[in-house]
Amino acid sequence: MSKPYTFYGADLSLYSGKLRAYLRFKRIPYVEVAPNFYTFNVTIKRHTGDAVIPVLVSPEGSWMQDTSDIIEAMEARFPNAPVVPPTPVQAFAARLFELWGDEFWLPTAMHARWSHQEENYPLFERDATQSFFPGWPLWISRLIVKQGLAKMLAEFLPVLGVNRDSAPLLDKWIAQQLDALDAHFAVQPFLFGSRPSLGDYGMIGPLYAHLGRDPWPLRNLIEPRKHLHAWVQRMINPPAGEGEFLPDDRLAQTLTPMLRSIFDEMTPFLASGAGELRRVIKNFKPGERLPRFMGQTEYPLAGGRWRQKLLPYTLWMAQRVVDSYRSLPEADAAKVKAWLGTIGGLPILELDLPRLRRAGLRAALAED
Ligand SMILES: N[C@@H](CCC(=O)N[C@@H](CS)C(=O)NCC(=O)O)C(=O)O
Repeated sequence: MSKPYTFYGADLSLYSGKLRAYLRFKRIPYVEVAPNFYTFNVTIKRHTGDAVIPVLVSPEGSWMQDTSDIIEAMEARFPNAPVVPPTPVQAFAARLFELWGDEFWLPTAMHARWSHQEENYPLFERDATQSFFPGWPLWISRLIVKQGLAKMLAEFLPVLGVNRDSAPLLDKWIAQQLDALDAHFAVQPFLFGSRPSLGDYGMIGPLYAHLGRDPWPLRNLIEPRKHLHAWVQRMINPPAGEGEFLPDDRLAQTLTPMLRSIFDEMTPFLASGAGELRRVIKNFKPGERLPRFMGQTEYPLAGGRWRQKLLPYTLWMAQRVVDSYRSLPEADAAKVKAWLGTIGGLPILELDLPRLRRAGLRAALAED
C-alpha cells in the first residue's frame, strides 16, 4: 500500500466531513490527525495562509487546503471511480449541488448547531478540547473553547442573518429541503445514481457535522427522515464497489425541488452578492485579499426574504461553476444550456462576477 496522506481535520468541522467522506469512498490511504492549538495556529497557517481545517498533506509533503481544490487535485491523482460525472448535464448539476451545500447551507448549519446549544454544546466542547488541546488542564481548554464560542455567536450568526426573528423562515426552508432530500434518497442512493458525486460531497458538509451528528438536529431533523439518515450513513461509510451514475445524462425527477432552490434562491443570492462586490470593487487593488464578510445581500427564501452578508469566497466558488461551463466543448455546452433553459436556470450563466482568485479562506481580486 502506498504511503498515506495526512488529513488534518476534526469531527466537529463541516468541511472536514466533506473531505473525509470523499477520501473514504475513493479508498485513498490517509491518516486523520486532529491539529492541536499550535499545529492549527502556527504550522497550518504557515503552510496555507490561514488557521483552517481541513488540510491534506501529500506523502511528498505538499500542503493542500480548500476542499474544492483538494478534491480536484485528488481526482487527477486517483482517476478510479470519478466523482464528477462524465456527462455534461450531470457534471454541471453536481457542481451546482457542491456550491449549494458548501455555501448556501451555511446559515442552516450554524442555526442547527448554535440555536440549540443547550443540547449541542457538550459534544462540541468535548470534541474541541480533545482535538485542539490534548493534555491541557480541562478548565483552561474549556475556557478557551467557550471564548471561541462567544466570538462565533457574536460574529458568525449575525453575518449569516440568523436571529430570533429570522429563524422561523429558516426552519421552514430547512424542513422543505430535508423532506425533498428524503424523498429523493427513497428512490436513489445518491444524487445522481448509485455512485456519490461531487454534489453529494458538498451536501454532506452541513448534513454530517452540524445536522447529522450534533444531537439536537440529529434527533429532530435527520433521524425522523429515514432515507436521508441512511444517505448520511452511506456517505460516511461508503458501500463497497464504485456504483454508477444514471445512464443518458439523466437527472431524477426527485431532484427538482432542490434545483428550484438552486435557481430561484441561490442564484438571486449570488447575483445580489456580485452586485454588492461590483459597487465597492474600486476600493480594492488587483491581487488584494477581500474581507471575509462584507456588504449585505438579500434574496428570496422559502417564500420570504433572507438578508445576510456577502462572503466574497462564495463568488469564487460560483466562478468555478461558471468556468466549468465555459470550458466545455461546444456540443456539451449546448446540452447544459438547453437543460438550464428547460428549468429556468439560465441566469446562473449570466452572473456578473468580478474575476476572483482564492487566497486561503478568502477571495482576492484577480491580478489581470
Ligand atoms: N471553503 C473551505 C472552508 C474551510 C473552513 O471554513 N473550515 C473551517 C472549519 S469547518 C475553519 O477552519 N474555519 C476557521 C475560520 O473560520 O477561521 C473548504 O472547502 O475547505
